[in-house]
Amino acid sequence: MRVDILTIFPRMFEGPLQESMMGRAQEKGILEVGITDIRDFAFDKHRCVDDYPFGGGPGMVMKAEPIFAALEYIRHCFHFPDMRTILLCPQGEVFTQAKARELAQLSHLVLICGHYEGIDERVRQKLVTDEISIGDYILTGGELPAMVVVDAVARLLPGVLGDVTSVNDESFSDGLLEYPQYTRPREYRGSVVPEVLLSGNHEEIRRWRRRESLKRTLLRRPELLERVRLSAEDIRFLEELREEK
Ligand code: 9D3
Repeated sequence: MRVDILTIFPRMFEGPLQESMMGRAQEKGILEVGITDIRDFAFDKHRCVDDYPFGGGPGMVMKAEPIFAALEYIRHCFHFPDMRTILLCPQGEVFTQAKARELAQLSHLVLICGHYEGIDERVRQKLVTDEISIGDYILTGGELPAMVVVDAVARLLPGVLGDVTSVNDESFSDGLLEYPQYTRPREYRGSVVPEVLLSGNHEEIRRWRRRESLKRTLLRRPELLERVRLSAEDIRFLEELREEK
């Protein structure tokens, strides 16, 4: 997969993308990331990337021309069969694991990082295929959201994670929050590892973990339970928990 990121703060991407999983994905040639400075495509005297809003009002609006020029240059350089142009903006659809899975099927993503009070609407009309927000809180721009999207998508690309099973077993794939984990020592500052985990009884361990996952999900994210396929045992356990409260 190729990902191009259009930004007015290219240096924000210098650290995060080279580290960890995204770094390894690029080394392995599974992921290719290009950072484009939108200012390089502003050809006026002062290389302006924003301007005052027509109709007045506070703040600045990102100009259309440099973004069109940058995207046209990217299209000229790369001819992948399926490209999506994604605007990171507060008005976008909230990013989910399902969206990450959808994007991981594609061969070319172009991410445009929003800023200021907004972006010239003609960018949305003519260039953008998807608009994504990463949640209901206010950031200063779309750069961190773009990195979030690349991270979530990259780890789904075949070969990025060492072990294929680890993609499936986690929270949000089977739909429950993860159970508590422990490693050595058995006792730490007066707090002990649950006996069942030391028992070697794999069926008992599986049941304990499943119950802990259900308990955590019920307490912290009950809305997630509506989308999970529950076994008869799960339902029995949830009833027990609801009675306890
Ligand atoms: C004037 C009203 N604001 C919109 C709610 C303006 C505004 C606030 C913050 C415009 C841009 C921004 C910068 N944020 C992003 O570009 C952004 C974002 C976010 O703030 N939260 C969650 N996801 C995202 S994706 C891009």
